[in-house]
Amino acid sequence: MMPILYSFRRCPYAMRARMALILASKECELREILLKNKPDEMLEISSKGTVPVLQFTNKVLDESLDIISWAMESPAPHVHTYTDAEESLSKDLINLFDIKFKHHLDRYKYSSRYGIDPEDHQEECKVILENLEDKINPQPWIFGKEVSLLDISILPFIRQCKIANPDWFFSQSFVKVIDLLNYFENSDLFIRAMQKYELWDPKKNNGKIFP
Ligand SMILES: N[C@@H](CCC(=O)N[C@@H](CS)C(=O)NCC(=O)O)C(=O)O
Repeated sequence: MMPILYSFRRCPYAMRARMALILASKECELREILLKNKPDEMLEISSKGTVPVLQFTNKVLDESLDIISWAMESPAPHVHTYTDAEESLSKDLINLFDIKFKHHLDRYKYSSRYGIDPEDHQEECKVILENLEDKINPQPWIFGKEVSLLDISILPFIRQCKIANPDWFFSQSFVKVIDLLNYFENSDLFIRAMQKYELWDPKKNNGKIFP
């Protein structure tokens, strides 16, 4: 049986999982869901109720980084192979973006929901992006000609930061990050990952073969 991917198009975690599946040419049945109406079929296999979820006959992966690791178990063509130093930098940066950047990004984007002032959190996002700017030299991806796991893991979150206030984002000094994001958003990989699918309806059994 083909693995089943529960996914939500706009979720940055689901985006990176979809990109890994595209890069590794791992076929699955994509079931597009809404976070406000999660299907029982998904909650039965992963009670925490987050996407992405990848279901196999004998196991379930419900962390995007685990899905990426599974997809990349055997080297995929056109994906950058890390040196040890790059791998360590990549791990540190993915961790930084998943924890600290995401924390401030949520508070920046949804300040009214949190009842707080967005400015401090916008500033914290800016500091992290300036730090990233100092560490990278994209040509055009972070580690050179080929996309890396770091690119696909952090760029969906940087994109959300742009979307929160494009005028502010584009007027910042982290120009390499801005160019990298532009390149990413126009890449075939991202465009394929963002293809629209109709909602999965268990009654119609209308999951779609992905990628
Ligand atoms: N650590 C998880 C986080 C996944 C996550 O938080 N996804 C969000 C959507 S972007 C979600 O499903 N939230 C549940 C909800 O909003 O009900 C992963 O990497 O897969």
